[in-house]
Amino acid sequence: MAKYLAEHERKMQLTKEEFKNRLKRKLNDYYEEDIDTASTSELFAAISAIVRDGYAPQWRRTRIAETKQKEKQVYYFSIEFLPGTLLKSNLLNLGWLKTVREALSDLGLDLDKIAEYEPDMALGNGGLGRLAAAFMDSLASTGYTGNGNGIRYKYGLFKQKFVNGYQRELPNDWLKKEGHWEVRRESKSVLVRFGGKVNMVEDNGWLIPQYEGERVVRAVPYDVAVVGYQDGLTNTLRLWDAEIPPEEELNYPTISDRRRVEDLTSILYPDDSNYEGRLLRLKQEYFFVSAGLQSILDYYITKLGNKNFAQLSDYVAVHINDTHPAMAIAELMRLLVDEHRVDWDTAWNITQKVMSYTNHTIMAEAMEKWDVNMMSELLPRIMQIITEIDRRYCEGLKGRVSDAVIDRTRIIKNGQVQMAHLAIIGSHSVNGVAALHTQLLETEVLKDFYNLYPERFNNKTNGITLRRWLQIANPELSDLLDQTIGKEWRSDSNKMLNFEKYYHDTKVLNQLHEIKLDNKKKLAKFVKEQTGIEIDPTAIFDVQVKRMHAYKRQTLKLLHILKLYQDLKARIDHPKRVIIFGAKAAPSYVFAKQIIKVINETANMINNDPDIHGKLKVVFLENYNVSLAEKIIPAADISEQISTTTKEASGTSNMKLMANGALTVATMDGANIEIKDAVGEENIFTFGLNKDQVYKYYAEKSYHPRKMYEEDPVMKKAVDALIDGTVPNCSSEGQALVNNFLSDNEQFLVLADFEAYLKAQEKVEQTWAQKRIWQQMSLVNIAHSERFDSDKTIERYAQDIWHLKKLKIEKVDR
Ligand code: 475
Repeated sequence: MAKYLAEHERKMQLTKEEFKNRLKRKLNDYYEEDIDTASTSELFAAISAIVRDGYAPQWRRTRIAETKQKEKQVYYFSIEFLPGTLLKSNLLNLGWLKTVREALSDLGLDLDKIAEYEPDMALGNGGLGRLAAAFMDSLASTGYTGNGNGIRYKYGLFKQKFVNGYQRELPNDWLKKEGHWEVRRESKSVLVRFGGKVNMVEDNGWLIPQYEGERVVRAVPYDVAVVGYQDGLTNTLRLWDAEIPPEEELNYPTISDRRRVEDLTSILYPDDSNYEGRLLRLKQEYFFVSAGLQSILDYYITKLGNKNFAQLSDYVAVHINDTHPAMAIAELMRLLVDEHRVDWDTAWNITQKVMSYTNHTIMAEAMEKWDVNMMSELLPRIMQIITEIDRRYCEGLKGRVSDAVIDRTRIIKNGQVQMAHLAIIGSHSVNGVAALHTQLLETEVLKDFYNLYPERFNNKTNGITLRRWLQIANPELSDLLDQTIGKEWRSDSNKMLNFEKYYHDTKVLNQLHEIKLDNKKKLAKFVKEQTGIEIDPTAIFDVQVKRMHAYKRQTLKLLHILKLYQDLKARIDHPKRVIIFGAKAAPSYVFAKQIIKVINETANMINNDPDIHGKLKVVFLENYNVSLAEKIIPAADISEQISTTTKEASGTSNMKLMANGALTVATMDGANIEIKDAVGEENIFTFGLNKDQVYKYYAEKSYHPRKMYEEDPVMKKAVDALIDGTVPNCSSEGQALVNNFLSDNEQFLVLADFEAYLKAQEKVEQTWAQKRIWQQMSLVNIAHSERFDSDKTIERYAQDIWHLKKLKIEKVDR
C-alpha cells in the first residue's frame, strides 16, 4: 500500500504544465471538449476532478493510519455544517492555489470566475454551522482525526431575495448541480427505526426490547473529504441521507409514504435561535444521531477489533454541538444496553466519558424542549431510556441537595424533555463559546448545574479559519504579510504578531491603505452590478453582517443611519459613509422581517435623495452567505458588533472582520471583550451598557424607554422618522419597530444604548480623519487576529475535552 501511495503521489506533484495537461485530459475524457470550447461548468467539473485526484491518496493514507495507530478520534455531531464553497479552499490546502490560478491565467481563464460556478454548501444557518465547518478544517490541518457527523440536506439554507423591500425565500437547490465533493458509501448504510411499540421481553435474564409496527429508514452516508492544510490529514465529514430500505419497499406503498422518507433529509430548518419546526425536526435529530453512533460502534468493533466497550472512551469522543444532537446520550445508552448488553451503570459511565457538549446561546427560546408525548410516539424506546436517566438522576441527588434544585435541573418537567439538561447530565464537559458567555452560563443560566458539577464547565472561545478569511478572501493582504513578516504566518498564525513591528512604517501603512481601497473598489463594482447603487470607495465602509435578529440590534444601526441622514439634511456635515448590511431573517420571525423592510425603505429613500450629495449610502445586499462574506469582509473599514451585552454568545464575524483590518464598534459582549483585550482599548471603539447594568434593568424592571425618548430630542427625531412619513412605504413596519423600542418590555435595550452609540460613532469619524492612526489601528487588529485562529481553538478542545493525540503521517510530496 505504501508503495502504491508513494507512486501515486509522485504523479500528484503539480506544476503549471502538469495542471494544464490534466485539465486538457479531463475535459477531453468527460466532455470531448478543449479548453477554449469548454463551458464554465465543464471547467469547474474538470478542475474539481483534478482536485479530488489530488487529495485521494492523503484521504486513504489518513484512513490507514487511523486503523493502524488507533489514536482516539473525535466525532463532531452537528445538525449544521456550513463550509461554503470548497474549490478554492481545497486548492489552498493542497498547496495548489497559486499554481492553478497562474496556469489558468496563462490559458486566458480566471479561477475566480470558474469558482463562482460552485453553489455554496449552505447546510447551516449562521455562526453555529460555520463554526462546525471551521473546526473540521482545523482538525485536519492540525493533525487530529476528527469526523463530522451531520445531515445531507437536499435544500440548504434558503436563498434570500428582496421584493419591494420584503424578504422572500427561495429554495436553495445546491445539489441540482451535482455534488462534486461527496462520495456515496452505500456499504456503510445503517437502519434507523421510528415509531411503533416496544415491549420489553426477558432473554437470558436480560430485558430486551421487541419492536412492533415501527418504520425502518435506511441512512446512507455521503462522505466529503476535509482536506487539511498542506501536510495535514484528510478527514471525513459524513452526511446522512434517508432512503427506503430495499427490503422494506412493501411497507412504503404510496407516493406520500415515500415522500415522508425523503422529507426527512429534505430541508434545513431555517431558524437561528428562534426555533419552530417540530416533529420533522425531532426525526432529523434522531436520524443522524442514531446513524452516526451506529457507524462509530461498527467501526470500533470491526476495524479496531474491540468488543470491550468499557474502553470506548479511550478511542472515541462524541461532541454534541448545541442540544440538537443531545439524543446521542440516550441513543448510545440504547445501543450499549439493548444491542450490546452492557449493564446500565457501566453503559452510563462509558456514555458520560464519551460525550461532551457545547452551548451556543443563552437565548431562552433556543433552549430545546420536546413534548414527552411526541417523543414517546416517535421514539418510544429513547423516551423510556431518558425517563430512566431522569429517574436515576433525581434518585442520586435526593437528600444531597434541595428538592428545589432537583426539580429545576431534572430532564423531564411539565411534560417536556429539557435537552440542555440531558446534554449536561450525560456529558463530562460543558463549554461556552467566549469567556463572558461561559461565565454567564456558570452564574446565571446554568447556575444550578455549575454548583453541582463545577468541574464539567469550561470555556472555549470560538475561532475562525484564518486561511479562508485571509489567504482566499484577501490575497493582497496575505501578500503584504508575506513581504513584511515572511510566509510562516500561513501555517503558524502566532507569527502574525510580528506585523505589529510595522506600526510606524509609513510604507507598510500606506500599502495597507491601498489594499483596503482596492478591495473596496472591487466591492463597489459588485454592488453596482447587483443593486445598481453607486458607492464611493473612498467613503467609510461600515459593515454589519450576521443573521437578522432583535438582539443583534441592526435596529440600533438603523437609528444611527436616520440620525446621520437628518444631520446631512440640516447641513451638518459628516464624512462620507456607506453602510452595508447582509442578513437573513428566519422565515417565521415576523419582527426580523419587519426590520428588513424598514432598512430597505430607508436605504431607498437615502440613496435617492439628491440633497445629501451621496454623502450617505445604505446597501442591503441580498442572500448573505459565506461567498458573499468573502467579498464584503475584506472591504470593511468598520465592523459593527453591537448586540445587547450578555446576548451574543461569542460572534465570529467580529473575528473575520478584525483579521481583515476593520475596526470594531463594539458592546462589551461575547468575544468582543476578548478582541478588546487582544488589541487594547485604544484600538477598538467600545460603548454601551455593561452586563451588570443590563441585568439590573431586568431585575428591577426599571427600563422605561419612553422617558428616554421624550427627553432626548435627537433620539426622538430619529425614532419618529419611522412613523412621521419620513421613511416611506413602511408605515406598519415602522410602527412595529417604534412600538417595540418604546415598550418597557423591550429586552434588547436599544434606546438605552443609543446615545453612547452615537458617541462611539463620533469617535469613528474623528479617527477616520487621522488616516495614519486609522491604518495603525487596523494593523494592530490584523496582527492580533491570530488569537482567534480556529486551529488554536481546536487544540484546546483536543487537549482539554477530547484528549486526542495527533496522528503520525508521512509528509506528502506534492
Ligand atoms: C451564536 N444557532 C454566536 C455562534 O458559537 C456564536 C440555534 C437553534 C437552531 C439552529 N441554529 C441555532 C445558534 O444558536 C447560533 O448560531 N448561535 C451562534 O453560535 C458560534 O458565535 O454568538 O449566536
